[in-house]
Amino acid sequence: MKLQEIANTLDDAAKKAEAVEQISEKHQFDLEQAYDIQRLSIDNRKERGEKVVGYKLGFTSYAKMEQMGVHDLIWGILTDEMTIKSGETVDLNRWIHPRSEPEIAFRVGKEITNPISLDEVPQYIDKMASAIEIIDSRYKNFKFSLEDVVADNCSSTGYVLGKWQDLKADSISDLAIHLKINDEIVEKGKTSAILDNPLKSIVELSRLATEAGLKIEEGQVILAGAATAAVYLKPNDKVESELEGLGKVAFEVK
Ligand code: OOG
Ligand code: MG
Repeated sequence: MKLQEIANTLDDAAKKAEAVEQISEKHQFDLEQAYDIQRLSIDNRKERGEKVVGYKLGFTSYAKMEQMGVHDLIWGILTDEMTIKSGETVDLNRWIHPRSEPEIAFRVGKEITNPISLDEVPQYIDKMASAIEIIDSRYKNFKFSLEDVVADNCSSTGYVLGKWQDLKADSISDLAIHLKINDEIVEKGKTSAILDNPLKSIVELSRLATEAGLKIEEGQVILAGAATAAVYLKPNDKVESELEGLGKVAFEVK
């Protein structure tokens, strides 16, 4: 089994918006190889001119773990191609079976090159914002093993950011967050659902990314992981996420 071939398969599936069989159906591979495949698929994107703009964590809340049946924290890479502007309307055809989820985003104020502790987070993160992540597993039926989803860059496909605001590290661990679709609340949670405190996602990422030899650069975005389950998108949906004290962010699909 060639890792590059698998990376190409997943990359093509994303480009064509066509689902593929789970890789684990045919090949045995471990978590380390899964991250290698993820990196190779990001290299393909870089060769097409995409730029890495940040990172996302996954399965940092129980709601997400239970929904998808995967109980380990995972991380993936965001590129500029995945950026959706606040208020933008996106064509659903660009995806396979997209779901949206409410998130909190952080902005890196100072490069992270080593694992950092929770107390050190405010030295490295300067801003926070309300966010929506759009995930679109490249696997049929949105079903995968831990290794499958990691190889597939953790279903990453889009993210929308609200206005950046100064980080208030002591007051973000218990904020209400919700997702509205067409003005109706469809998912409700608390930021405490994200590892008890969403800043812990930065501690985790600092360890995982630097162990993998990456630097988390100034200006990059970190999505801490959804506090609630994700919801499938339908044509003409208006999606809005609101985070207590941080405001709203929205986008639409057609
Ligand atoms: C994997 C990505 C999980 C999150 O916020 O937990 C994730 C998936 O559910 O397809 O982005
Ligand atoms: Mg997410």
